[in-house]
Amino acid sequence: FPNQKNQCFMKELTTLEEYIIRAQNKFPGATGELSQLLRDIGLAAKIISREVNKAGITNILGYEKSENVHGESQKKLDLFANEQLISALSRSNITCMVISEENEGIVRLSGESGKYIVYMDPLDGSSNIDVSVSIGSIFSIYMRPDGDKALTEEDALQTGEKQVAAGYVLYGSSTVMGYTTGLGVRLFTLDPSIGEFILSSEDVKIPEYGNIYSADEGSYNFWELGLKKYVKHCQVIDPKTDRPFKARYIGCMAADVHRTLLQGGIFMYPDSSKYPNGKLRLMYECNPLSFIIEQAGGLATDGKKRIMEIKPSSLHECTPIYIGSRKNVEKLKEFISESDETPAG
Ligand code: P6P
Repeated sequence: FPNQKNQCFMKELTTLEEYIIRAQNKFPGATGELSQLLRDIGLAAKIISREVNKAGITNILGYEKSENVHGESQKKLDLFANEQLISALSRSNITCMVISEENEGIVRLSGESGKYIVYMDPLDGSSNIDVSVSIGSIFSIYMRPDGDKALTEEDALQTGEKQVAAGYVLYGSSTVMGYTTGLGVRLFTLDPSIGEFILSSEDVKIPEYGNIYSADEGSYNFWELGLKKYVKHCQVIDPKTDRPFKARYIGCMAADVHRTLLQGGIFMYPDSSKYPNGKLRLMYECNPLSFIIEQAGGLATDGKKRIMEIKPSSLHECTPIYIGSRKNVEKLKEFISESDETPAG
């Protein structure tokens, strides 16, 4: 029959919605609220993807007059993505508040009655928008600690270990959504022809060792000695250890970490004399992507301790981050600790 091939094809497809429902059905006590939250994020991602993929045509490129909490100019697509995600999360009484890179304070939702808190970087890597290079959305989900008392900012200051779910959407050569609820990492690829995210990888594992290092080497002269030595170590000619490594840097953390997840290696955004506490944000860039990488068998550290053990003192604080394959991160930590022990002078 002419459409028999399609029928087989349809049988093999698992959509994001189907997958989330099947996963929820494995937990009889599940209320379905987290499932609905993930579906709402998926819906916003489809809308953002549509705008990203035609940004060159509509006047969605370019800068607004405003700045975000870090003093960075806000691009129109940043604000569009922020509005779409907040709107999607407002559809049901599941999320009580959102903390976004684009908003200085907490954004209270739906009468503050929801049981989840959502952190997000609605459009990560904005500097890439105008040159059609990959950008992403990153999200991190926590339980509201105490549903009875009035909601405060303090309720959102939880360590990354308390995340109930986290993930990202990568708007690249294809639009990919990855998430974890603590039971491994799932990847879905958007098929724009049917408007569905289709399951592409059910339990992603990061290679134990990779030959790619990723950092903004333009800042080399701002780095501490241990990191400089590590990068020189990556460049040594030694075929036995697959060196010299390749250097890859996209300037969008979601994209660089997604490549690291699939191909292995290490992504680094260190503290430096230019960024004494690092540049990347703990709660809505580093923690969610650390949850993903740890669930895939990798490591994520600030050079001394696990990213997900850092107790946040403010919503938008930054941290150094070294994240990726276990062996690569362990080697980096050796170089960092050696240089810490080496007496100055
Ligand atoms: P730089 C994007 O602005 C971002 O927050 C991350 O996505 C990315 O890894 C980093 O900053 C890029 O920073 O200093 O290299 O432009």
